[in-house]
Amino acid sequence: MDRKFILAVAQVGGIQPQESRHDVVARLVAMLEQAVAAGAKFVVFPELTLTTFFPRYWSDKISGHDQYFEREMPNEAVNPLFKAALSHGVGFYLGYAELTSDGHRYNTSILVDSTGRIVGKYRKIHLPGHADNLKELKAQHLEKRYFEVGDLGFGVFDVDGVRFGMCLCNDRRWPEVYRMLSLQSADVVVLGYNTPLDVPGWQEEPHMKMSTHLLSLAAGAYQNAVWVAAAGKSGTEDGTYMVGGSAIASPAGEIVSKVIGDGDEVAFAQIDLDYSEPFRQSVFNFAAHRRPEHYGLLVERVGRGEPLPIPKSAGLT
Ligand code: ING
Repeated sequence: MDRKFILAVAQVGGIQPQESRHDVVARLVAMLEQAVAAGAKFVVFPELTLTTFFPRYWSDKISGHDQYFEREMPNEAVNPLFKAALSHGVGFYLGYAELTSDGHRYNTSILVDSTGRIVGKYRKIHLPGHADNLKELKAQHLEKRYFEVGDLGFGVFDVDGVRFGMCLCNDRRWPEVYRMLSLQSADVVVLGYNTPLDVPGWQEEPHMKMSTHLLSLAAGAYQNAVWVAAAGKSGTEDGTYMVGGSAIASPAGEIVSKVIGDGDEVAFAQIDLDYSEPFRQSVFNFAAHRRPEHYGLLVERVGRGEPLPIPKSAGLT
């Protein structure tokens, strides 16, 4: 890919529990074709894109939702997407539930390059929600029950000559994620998400669900001088509403493209990799300005704790 290329985010409206992977993949292919028609060279699809967001349902057995997991990738149901992308020479990001041959379950995303090769894989590290059965709720958020914490770390991968970092949904709210990727020289961070309006134990005004989503993208992009592109699974799934807001943020921290609805919809932006350079040479010149010797707490402490002692040289009594 050139230093300038068009990137698309393909937002996927609700996927109902009874919808087949074939039906869903046909929707993804239709959006990929739209993206290609607009000149896109890379398309971002959402998190857990192939099925309904099954972590809203309790199952007495962890394996109770294995029908929503993929045992290999690609596979017969997803092949039409790989084939369409290959025929147009475009790459894509795809989120899905992964069941490994040795029985591990992950919330996973992959990067596929323009030759159809899977060149990157990520397994979600920030698993939100809960693991216990909150049966009084209409919709639960059981990612901590069905998925293990990812074991691949935060990786950056070469996709047709461009360095892509990946993350998934709740990861986008944690500044550490973008920093881990930008310290590895990611140019573009791509992610998929499913953000229900009602999440157990996390109530805020409805409009703030959209605001904090867009704020997270813009902040991550600005503070790390990277482009950030996010594609959501949105709209109503089995009576539960998930916000849309698929968007692309520039290294200046601006949302430069956003969908307008909560259904299947593609949004585009021209990514200019050189646009990051002025930020990287000045305000966010990591090598010149960062002081890791003062950041120890970031990796030593998990939760909120006591203030650190101030050195005597401060002269405080
Ligand atoms: N988390 C969603 C997100 O947008 C969420 C919603 C937030 C669920 C916090 C639970 C707790 O962050 C996902 N799906 O990762």
